[in-house]
Amino acid sequence: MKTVFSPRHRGHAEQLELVAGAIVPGFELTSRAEYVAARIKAVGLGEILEPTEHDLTTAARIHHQDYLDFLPTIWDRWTAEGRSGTALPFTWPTRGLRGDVRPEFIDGLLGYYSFDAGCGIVEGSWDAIKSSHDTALTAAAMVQGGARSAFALCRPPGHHAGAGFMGGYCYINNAAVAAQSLRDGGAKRVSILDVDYHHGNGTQEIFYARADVQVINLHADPMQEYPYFLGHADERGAGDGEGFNLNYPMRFGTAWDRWSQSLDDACAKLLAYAPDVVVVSLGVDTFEKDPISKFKLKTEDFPKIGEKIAALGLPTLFVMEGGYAVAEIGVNAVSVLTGFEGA
Ligand code: 6XA
Ligand code: ZN
Repeated sequence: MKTVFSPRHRGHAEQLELVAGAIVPGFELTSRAEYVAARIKAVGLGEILEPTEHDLTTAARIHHQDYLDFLPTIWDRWTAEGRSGTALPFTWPTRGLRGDVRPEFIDGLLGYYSFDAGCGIVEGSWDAIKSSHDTALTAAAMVQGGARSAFALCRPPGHHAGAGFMGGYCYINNAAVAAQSLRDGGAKRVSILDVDYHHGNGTQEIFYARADVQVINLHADPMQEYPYFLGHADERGAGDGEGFNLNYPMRFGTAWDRWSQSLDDACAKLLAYAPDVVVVSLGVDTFEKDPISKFKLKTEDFPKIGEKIAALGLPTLFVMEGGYAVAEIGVNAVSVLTGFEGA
């Protein structure tokens, strides 16, 4: 399996985030992607290629144009106010406030275009975000061109980013852009299977009213876990999309037995949908030692995820999402891919 990976992710570094009452160094470290790349080389998974440049035309089919226009301007707007460090929002348009009127000042704009303080922007962030987007599109083109599979080693990740907002370390929804490009390239139906520990609220929102992209999420119950405000089992899609969104919320402490039952059920639903291609939002923060998560998957479980996905017998694009146990992220993520290849 070929991997697409850009060194430009490294510019998105040392950003701060708000966690448990403190502004702290972000968990979404540059080293995450480097460990995954190193493991790919160590096991000889296949060639690692840099992405080719893509414009934002496909992204604009799933994101709002004003949001895409805003993202590259954040750092300049921030420094124009004499600021340095990390650009972060601190006010959001929640219930009872005007979410329909866009403020002019940078602090208001950051709140308008986000749902949390997990998406810091530093000088090199936009270049990294753009390269992550390019990575997803380059890998999607490989699958569209006939490859059985490809791995988009995206950083920053994407699945929390909605049509018009960032959140949870995510800015552009890489998996959603990839799915849209596969549709535009001729796939009639695309399934997105999100196995990250957190609910992919952005992906769900983007495709919620569409029948051409099935979205399946396996994740921690939003009653207990971030992103808290989406990801319940009764969210099944709307309008034309009714029945094409599937959520499998699971409680803290979930281990392989229960988690894999959800995956088996999800795979059956996916096969019934009969997509032309599968996009896997690959997070490995389900790992028992993940510092921000509360599931109990073990290293030996990750190849089994890959085997079950391979058993679908469909062209598959893997897109990197979360995973914060940095020492083990390479082994766990690449085990899914080698499990897929060996099956
Ligand atoms: C709250 C936790 C962000 C979760 C990011 C993630 N700061 N999403 O891994 O999949
Ligand atoms: Zn996650």
